[in-house]
Amino acid sequence: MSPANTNLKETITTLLSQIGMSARAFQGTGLISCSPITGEAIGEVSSHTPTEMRAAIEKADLAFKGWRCVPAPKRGELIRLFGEELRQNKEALGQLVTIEAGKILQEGLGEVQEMIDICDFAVGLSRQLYGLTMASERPGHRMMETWHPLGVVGLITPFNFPVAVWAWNFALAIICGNATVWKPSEKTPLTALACQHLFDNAVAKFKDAPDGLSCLIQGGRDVTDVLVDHPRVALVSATGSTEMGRSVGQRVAKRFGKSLLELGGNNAMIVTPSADLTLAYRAITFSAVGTSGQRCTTLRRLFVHRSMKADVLTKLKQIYESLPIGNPLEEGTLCGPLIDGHSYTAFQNTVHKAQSEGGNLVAGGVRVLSDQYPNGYYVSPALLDMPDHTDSLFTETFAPILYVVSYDTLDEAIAMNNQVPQGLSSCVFTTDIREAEYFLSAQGSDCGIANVNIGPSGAEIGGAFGGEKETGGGRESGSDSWRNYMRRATNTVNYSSELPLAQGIKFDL
Ligand code: UN1
Repeated sequence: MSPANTNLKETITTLLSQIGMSARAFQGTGLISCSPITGEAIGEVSSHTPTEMRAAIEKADLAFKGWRCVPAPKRGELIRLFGEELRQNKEALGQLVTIEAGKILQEGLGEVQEMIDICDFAVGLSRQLYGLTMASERPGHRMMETWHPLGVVGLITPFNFPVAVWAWNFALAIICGNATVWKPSEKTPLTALACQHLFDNAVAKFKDAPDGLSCLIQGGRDVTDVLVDHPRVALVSATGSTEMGRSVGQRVAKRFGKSLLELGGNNAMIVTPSADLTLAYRAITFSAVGTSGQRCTTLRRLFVHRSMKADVLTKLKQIYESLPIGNPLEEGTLCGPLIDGHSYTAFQNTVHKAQSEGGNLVAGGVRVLSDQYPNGYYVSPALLDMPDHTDSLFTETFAPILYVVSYDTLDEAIAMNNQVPQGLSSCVFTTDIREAEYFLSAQGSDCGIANVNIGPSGAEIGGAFGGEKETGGGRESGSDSWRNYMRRATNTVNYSSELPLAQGIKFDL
């Protein structure tokens, strides 16, 4: 065992005990957690069986039957208490995210903040959940819509945002009156346990929440399959690859269940001649290099006006060559490791493919720090000058690879932005209001997120988050995304002493 591993294991024990968990929780068998920082095992949790998944769904279903009767503002109180737990444990949970997912500490803390923010948002929503009233065409009648909880909501979450993506879904599902069954990524079982523990604390303080509102099931494909196919799971919210979503979406649709999909992104930025380049360089670096290119919102394609491309590449080369790459727990590091060796292989293969398509590797693109971390996969983010929007640019590789392509007209840049199968996030850097508004218009970006003078990643929780086309069409987090976790009933009430029929139909007995 290397000293680094010993230290990480010790840190994990300290963090989990700070959160209030016993070491026994991560001394199970079946699912080994490895830190991408060193690549070595830091804990092992018990993995569940398909039978246990079925039992969890039944338990959650029972919990739902009680929870749906609790007034929504009172349900909000439970999430308020959960938010308090998160505030108190932000530092420890943020570090845990860093150790298990490999993102830098600032981003680990940011993820926990995102959880706190969505809890606050959900508490406010719990006093809203508005339905419309409609003008009835019949005298003495009233029409309205009411929103009711769905039942059991299944949550499938990815390694790269092991806590925030869960919280977006979970906080809303709970205030809407549902119970949840959570299947986290196999790569981040410890953070999942910690979240469950903090929620259990909130439940204990709340006192009368039914048992089973949040069931955590850890494991692989076999337990996920049960969750996806079970007729009692009213909604499956899945975040991950397009390949995973294609299968989940089709299977849930087959049983007429609902699905909420947040899948791959292939996000672009357009830099126009009027852009404020100081802002643009910061935004490019944060969104292309941050989280080591492992966000669904990561910047992958950069379209720069032909007149500026050479200068932009020179500046980016300089930035890329001085990036602090290293241990994400250390202050000052901006780029941590990739999640594992498979991810590194994909990175390498994609860089080679892009080169074979005529791409010029301007900076990075290689493994670094392998002496220090033989089992950790650190890479220098790749900056590729591409001759065109070649084949590689149509695919999302979950690693820090930035392709730079030149354009002549804004229409041409927008066409490139839109020509990929994914449709998550996009942005334009410009100080020309016409260009900005055109990019946001119906003729502009076709993505679920379109920004001006802000990179494609790092969205706030208040907006609806998600994208079009192969990104899956789902919207999570803010705005009216809560509606995904509820069913709508249209109610017509006749308070007259007649029974007039709609559309003026005569049907006299
Ligand atoms: C993801 O990568 O799955 O907008 C979610 C962002 C974050 C969420 C990313 N707030 O980059």
